[in-house]
Amino acid sequence: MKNTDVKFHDLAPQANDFHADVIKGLSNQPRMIPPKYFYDKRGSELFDAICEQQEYYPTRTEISLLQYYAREIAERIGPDCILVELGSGASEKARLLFDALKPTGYMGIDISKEFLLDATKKLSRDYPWLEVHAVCADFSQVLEIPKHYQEQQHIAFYPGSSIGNFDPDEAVIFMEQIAEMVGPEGKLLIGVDLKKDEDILNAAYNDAAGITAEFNLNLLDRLRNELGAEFEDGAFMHEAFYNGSDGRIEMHLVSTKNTALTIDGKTFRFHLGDSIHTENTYKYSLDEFEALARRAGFDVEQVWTDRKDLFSVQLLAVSNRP
Ligand code: AVI
Repeated sequence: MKNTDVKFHDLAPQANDFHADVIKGLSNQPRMIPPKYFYDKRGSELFDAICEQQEYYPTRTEISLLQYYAREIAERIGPDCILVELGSGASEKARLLFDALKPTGYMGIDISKEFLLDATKKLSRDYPWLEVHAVCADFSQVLEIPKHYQEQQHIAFYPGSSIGNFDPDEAVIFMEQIAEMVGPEGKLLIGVDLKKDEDILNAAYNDAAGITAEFNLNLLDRLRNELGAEFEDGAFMHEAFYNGSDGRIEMHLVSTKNTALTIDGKTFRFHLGDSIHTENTYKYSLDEFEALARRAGFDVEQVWTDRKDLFSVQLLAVSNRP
């Protein structure tokens, strides 16, 4: 492979069926639309804007941790690894590690082909010594690391605390797949958001500028623009709150009146205050996440946290327990 080439692997992930998922989600009780549908072009822009909000601490805290501890993380991992980033997007967080970690290869895995190719080409231009692979796939696909990297240690990288968007049982299944992918000597470097004062959590998902509200409400624009849904303007509002008993932030679109939403002649009726549940974001204590990791076959090797214990970056090793 020439140093500035990107090796592209297209696993041709199946396109989402937005229409079917919405009809199904609105037909069930409680009503729910999967959070993956937040991320059209506008939704992705709004998410980037959320990350800039003063109240939304996770992104900047994780970036600071990766910057500050890059050398320590690199020492822990050791030389000559293959870094495999899940949901690599713009690969911005991986860049924070490259100078210290000096991996032999980087594999960015993302479902969005154009974005992935663009980001990985830029990477290979900026880091000419790095072998860059782009894998277009979704997480449900079995991912194999190219055979010629057998000698190298495999490190999965899953920043962003997106593990919190899975229910705990789903998170375990997902992490089991990662353990399988990296193999018995492999590791997972993961960003995990921590339990904390509820006011901080509630503020992070109810920013004063209303960006998170816009992000949530953008889902309704998608329903209208892409599925021809009909409903009154202002019929739903953003709601986000910390559910202490389940240890998660919940996001909902809540009806502001008795109203209806119609798609393809199918009418869904809402009473004032009824909700469409759009996202869960689980928050973990360090002990809770350690227990979750163990269920998935990982041991916690090291945890890096900020001074206020808002966020953690954790290095997990595939456990060799019988
Ligand atoms: C992508 N994910 C980790 C974000 C979160 O915090 O759960 C998505 C988000 N939803 C509202 N604000 C940010």
